[in-house]
Amino acid sequence: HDMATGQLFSQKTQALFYNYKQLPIQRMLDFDFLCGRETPSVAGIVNPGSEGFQKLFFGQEEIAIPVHSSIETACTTHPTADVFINFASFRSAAASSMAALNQPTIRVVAIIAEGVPESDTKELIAYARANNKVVIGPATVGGIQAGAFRIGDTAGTLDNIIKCKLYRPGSVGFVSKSGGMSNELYNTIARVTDGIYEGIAIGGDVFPGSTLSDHVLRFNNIPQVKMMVVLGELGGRDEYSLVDALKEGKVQKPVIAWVSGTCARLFKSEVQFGHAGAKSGGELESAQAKNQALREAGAVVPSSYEAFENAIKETFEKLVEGGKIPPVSEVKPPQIPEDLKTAIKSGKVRAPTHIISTISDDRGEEPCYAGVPMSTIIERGYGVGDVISLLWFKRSLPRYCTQFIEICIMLCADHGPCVSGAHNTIVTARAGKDLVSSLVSGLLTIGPRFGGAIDDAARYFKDAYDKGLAPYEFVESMKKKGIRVPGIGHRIKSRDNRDKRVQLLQQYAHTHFPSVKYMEYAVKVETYTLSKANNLVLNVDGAIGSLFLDLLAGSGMFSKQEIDEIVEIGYLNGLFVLARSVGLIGHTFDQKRLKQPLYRHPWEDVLYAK
Ligand code: Q5B
Repeated sequence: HDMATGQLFSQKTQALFYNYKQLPIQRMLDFDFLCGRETPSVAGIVNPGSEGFQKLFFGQEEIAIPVHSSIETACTTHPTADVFINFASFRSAAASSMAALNQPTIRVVAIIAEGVPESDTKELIAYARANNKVVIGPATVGGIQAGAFRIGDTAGTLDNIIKCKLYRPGSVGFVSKSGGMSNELYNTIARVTDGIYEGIAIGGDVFPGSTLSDHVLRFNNIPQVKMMVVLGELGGRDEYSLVDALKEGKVQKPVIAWVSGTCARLFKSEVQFGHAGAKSGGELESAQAKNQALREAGAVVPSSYEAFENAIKETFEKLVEGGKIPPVSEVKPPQIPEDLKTAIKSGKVRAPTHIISTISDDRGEEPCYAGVPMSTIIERGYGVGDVISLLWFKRSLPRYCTQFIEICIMLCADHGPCVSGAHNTIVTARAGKDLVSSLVSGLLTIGPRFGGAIDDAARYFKDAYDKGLAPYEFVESMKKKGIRVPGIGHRIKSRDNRDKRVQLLQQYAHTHFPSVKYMEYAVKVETYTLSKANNLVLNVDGAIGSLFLDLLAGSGMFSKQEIDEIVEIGYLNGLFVLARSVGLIGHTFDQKRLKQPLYRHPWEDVLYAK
């Protein structure tokens, strides 16, 4: 890893990747697989503030790559990973790059971000040079050693990599300022030579971490590199250090060079191209002047970019003829498994789904409830009752039905702090638990005795009514079976202290429902049970259960089969669960607001029996 000795990477090189970016990391691993690497080229990920593992593919296998919250930990954990690929934004790229350069294990730092302050880059360059480390970038896509190691997105798609034969080494060392143009040149070089040995994009900033000549001199020392292709651009004087190196005879291998931006002369004023460094400055910085200087120093410089390919071709062929380049051994790269998503999209494969859902869809421009878009729900002034009818019953019910649903929700929202659900919620909130824990501890008490008798009430009343059982026959048959009639009986309500909620529901139904036959049957049952005991009133569960049967049967919106299914599955306890959640949430807030301490039940209130 010495700039002087040349080779930066090998098939064993491993990197630390700064900032979790799934796509470029996966691209590196796909390249590894293509090259037949035994170990993944990414040893670890540094993602400030988080730790753990990220799952990625290595061929067809999934692997877990460790994630570290700091550069230091990542370096100590992976001491053999000596390349640091920095995907930080321009705001933090310099600091994290310096932190990486400070690590004894890190030799090469690639900085992808554009817009890193030049003064920061200069500090990085000075530190790297003093410590014999290499900086590639900033503002670069990175680089690639064919068949060995790829930085991030270098060379683009896998298709391009395969077309450019970058999965096995060739004989050309390539260095470019532009990352985008390097993709173009990988293609060109693959067409007319045996391919790339190593390609580096130094980045388009005015002060690149390593220069064109740094890499050319390095390539000069790599025995496998037989010729070098250099793509410079107008602006800056970087190319002149290469001119000097050529003149001083430091480069023994053929260099084919082109400096792009010759068109700048066509503009009357100074032109700034895409890169920070690519602006037409003085004459010396023009593409023409730099091309001429390179030509005079001994590089092969074509007359135009169009002639670049032919110049590369001729140089390569001469080397082959002179016996300097042995034929490359061709290998067939393995097939990279396609991602399921991509394959499905292209219609190549089909896969069974794991979930079926029919009530809502969030994929379009706006979410839909049972096919009704949110905007329609708002425009039409729908209420909670309409939303419930869409999501539970998958249809829009008439307003009198949705209003009945809303009345159920409002009337059952709370029944004071002493009922089972509220008590549990209060105790839980006072034990310091969070909202959801306090809420569910209350909800868990809803069942056959408390609030959860609506479905059973509907089931038994429907069965008895449909069979034509007289109320006394029904109650007595239940007694024989040892089952309490669901929907009948209350702890505090009685003949002389009727439940107002039941009365309100009955009044509403009498006014709006076409038929209340099930509710009238339930009232007859109540008359009979009241003859047995004062508290055996039709309770709120029984009222809702019987009235919902009337809604289902009388609205004309449900088939007989659908009604049976609703009763069998048991939708109606959902009304109590939903409603009471409102109250239980209120009780949680109330206890927190009152800063109530841990609840302990008093000894005096417990019978300690033997
Ligand atoms: N007996 C509700 O019982 C309660 C009988 C019965 C025949 C019956 C009881 C019951 C069915 C379930 C039901 C919903 C447990 C209630 C609600 C929400 C709430 C709550 C709130 C809110 C009350 C005394 C004698 C015994 C029993 C007999 C009782 N119920 N016989 N059918 N249904 N009902 N739940 O008062 O001969 O002495 O042995 O299970 O519909 O939860 O506000 O509190 O909004 O939060 O504890 O309104 O009725 O009566 O158990 O001492 O029984 O009556 O067999 O006879 P009690 P017990 P015997 S609404």
